[in-house]
Amino acid sequence: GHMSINLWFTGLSGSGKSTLAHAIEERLHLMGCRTYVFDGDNVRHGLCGDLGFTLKDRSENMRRIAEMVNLFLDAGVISLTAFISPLKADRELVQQIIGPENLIEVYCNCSLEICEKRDVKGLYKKARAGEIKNYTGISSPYEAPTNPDIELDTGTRPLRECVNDIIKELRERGII
Ligand code: GGZ
Repeated sequence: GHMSINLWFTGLSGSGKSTLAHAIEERLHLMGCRTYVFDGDNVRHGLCGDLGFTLKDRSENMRRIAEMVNLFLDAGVISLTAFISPLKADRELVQQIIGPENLIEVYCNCSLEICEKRDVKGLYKKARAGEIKNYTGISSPYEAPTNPDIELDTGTRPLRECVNDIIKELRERGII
């Protein structure tokens, strides 16, 4: 068996949050852990389909996800949440809702330059052209965490190494 915990990833769009979360999930599955990954792809269409990208909407997005995380903690699942979560105040609210002892904050630190170069969905290009408003890093703020539980250089470090760091932390905490 294993304990339940939430891994809360924060970082710019394109910093590798979802990729990392899914890679960790794969490793955890090999160990027989029950997990669930939440990201924009499965939350922003349904549960948060009414929300956009104003700071107010992002804040409500965070709040709903945090409440969802609590249900998954109850269910004994390791949840991995991959959202930009740009504001310090919102991340603090998330900590309050979930409880600091139930959450590991992981800062995916990747420079805007690299995120923009990747531009997997072409959204940075659109944001630069003014076709998308309030784009994080371009026309909407990202406040980097000053004291995250784990900080990963997802811009230049291989994915496998980043996964290893998280697995190690989960072991040290006695979660797995
Ligand atoms: C930031 C946006 C925006 C704006 C659409 N700003 O790279 P992606 O596409 O797959 O990840 C981004 C995702 C961010 O949603 P989150 O729910 O994680 O944001 S927050 O935590 O701030 O609520 C991006 C896409 O949605 N996207 N418009 N204006 N990202």
